[in-house]
Parts: sequence; C-alpha cells; structure tokens
Amino acid sequence: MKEQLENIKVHAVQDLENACSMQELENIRIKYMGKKGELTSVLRGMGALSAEERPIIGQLANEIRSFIEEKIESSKQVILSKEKQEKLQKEVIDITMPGKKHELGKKHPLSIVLDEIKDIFIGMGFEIAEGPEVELDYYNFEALNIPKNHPARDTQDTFYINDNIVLRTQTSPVQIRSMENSKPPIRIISPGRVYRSDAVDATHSPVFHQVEGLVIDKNVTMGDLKGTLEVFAKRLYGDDTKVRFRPHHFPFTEPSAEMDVSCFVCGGSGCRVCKGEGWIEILGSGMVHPKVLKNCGIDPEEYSGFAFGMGLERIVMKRFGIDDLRLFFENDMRFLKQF
Ligand code: 2NM
Repeated sequence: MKEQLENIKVHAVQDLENACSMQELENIRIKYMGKKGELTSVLRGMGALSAEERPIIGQLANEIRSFIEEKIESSKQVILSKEKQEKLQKEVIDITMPGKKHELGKKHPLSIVLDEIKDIFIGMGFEIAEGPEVELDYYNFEALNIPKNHPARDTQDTFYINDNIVLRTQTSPVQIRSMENSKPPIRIISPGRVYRSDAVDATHSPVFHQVEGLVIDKNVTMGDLKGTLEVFAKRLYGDDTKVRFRPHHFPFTEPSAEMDVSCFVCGGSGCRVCKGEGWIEILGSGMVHPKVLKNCGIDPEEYSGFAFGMGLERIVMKRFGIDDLRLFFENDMRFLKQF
C-alpha cells in the first residue's frame, strides 16, 4: 500500500507538470482526490490494515494529500499568472496611434432656409402643421376646388396609388385638415415634401419641398395678406426689400396673386440672378375661395382668410446661387459642406 501511495504521488506530479489550464487542474484534482479519486480509494481501503500499519500508512497518505494539494495550488498560481499575461498581451493598445475622426455634419441648405422661414412665421404667431405625404384624392384636389377635369389631375402630373389615393402634389391638404379639425382663428404654415410626376433635370424633381401658409379669422382681408407677406419678405431678404403683387389664378383662392421681391443681389437694377428683371418671383397667394371654406365646414359669411405657397428649392437656389436642383438630393459632401 505504501508503494501504491508513492506511485500516486509520482503520477500526480507528472500530471501536474503537463497541466496548462484551470480545467486540466480541476480534472487532476478529481482524478486523485475526488470522491472516486485514486487517493480517496486508497484511504478507504485502510480499514483492512493491521493496527500497527494503519497510523504509518495514514500519516503517509495525509502527507501525500497535502503534498498534491500544495502542488495544485502552486500550479494554479502559475497558470493564472500565465493566462493574465496572455490576456494583457492580446489587449495591448498602441496609444500613439492616431484617433478615429468624428466628422461633424452640417445643416442641409434646404434646412438652413426652411428654419429661417419657420422662425419668421413663428415670430408672427403662426404654428407649424404637418400631415401625410400619401394623401386622399379628396384632400389633395377635390376639397381644394380642383375639379375632376383639371390638368393637375392628369396621371402624367400626379403619382396615383389608386383612384382615391395620391402622393400629395402640394401641402394644401394639411391646411384643409386643419380647417376641418380646428376652429378659427387659424394661423399655420405647413412645410413638407411634395411629389410631381416629372422627369429629373436641372429645375425639376419628382420630389421637392413646399411651404404653404394659411390664416383664417373674422375680417381677414387682402390687406392682411399683403402686409404679412411683405413683412415675411423683409425679414427673409432684408429691410430694403420691396414686394409687388401680380394678379394670377388658382382654383383654391379668389382673388389670387403672385408675389415678387426686388432682387436681393442687384437691388432691382438687373443681374444674372433676376435674369435682368430686377424682380424675383417667390410665392403664390390669395384669399381662400368660399367653396374651399365651405368644404371644410367654415362659414364664408362669418370667416375669411388668405393662403400662400412657395417652392423651397427655387428660393434656396436663388439665395445661394445654385444652378442645378439635383445637387440637393445627391448627398455629395463637396456640395453640402459649402453652406
Ligand atoms: C398656393 C397659392 C395660393 C393654398 C390654399 C390653401 C388652402 F388650403 F387654404 F386652400 N392652401 N394653400 C395656396 C394658395 C397655395 O401655392 C402656390
């Protein structure tokens, strides 16, 4: 039995020398000292020994057990420090490497000017209203007094989802919904994306942006329209800016007018930006048609109002001297970084 114990000691030492992970160490501990381990079973067999042999073998077995335990403990320290060393090696960071660059973005030119326009109207007591881009034919056309045979309804000009649903061609449906859902006084602008079935070129895009506005109250007149839009023009283009109104026609307003501003580049003497005219057309406007008010449940005998609409791209192109509308939608950083 003594020989058996010495053998166990020798084998355990050999096993421990080859162990190189914590898992292997644990396997060795179980192999010798677990419930069914080699040392454990020798100790169990001690009952068969004589009274003289028992203390001697017992002492030896205890010594070997302590010996193996100590060996396992010291191997454990070696393996742990080796593993830690390897981990540190793997995670080494070269602090002299250049850092990752975080490029700061910039506002899109359309957003720069739209934010200015919003601020101006908010300053005059307007609220911002939004609505769906996929719109009912009723809100986009019918309620706006655009009859079934109107050229705007041509499938050449409008994206139809089906007979009743279109991609909105203007943001007026937002104003219609506001008139339906709230009682005057109403003062809103509705900026947003609109769609026309146009081929892409330097001045056309099937997706572009509009800002429309609407004021409804008692006793609103053409004078309010002209005064409000003149203040808007002066705030956007400077106090020296002049405005002029030319008669026009829209199905949803009567009377209707287009507004020009004196050229903010040459001041009116004529240049490339205003094409020698001295004036730049920036929006359409008019007194909301009584039929449109009625369609929205507003009594035209009690209330009146004005509305206007402008194309954002054209205004931004004139402002920054951009000659091709496609640049707005190409996300080319060389273009976008300039504003
Ligand atoms: C324009 C020009 C003139 C307009 C009319 C309405 C509504 F809903 F009140 F009838 N919203 N927007 C309007 C009026 C739009 O865009 C050139």
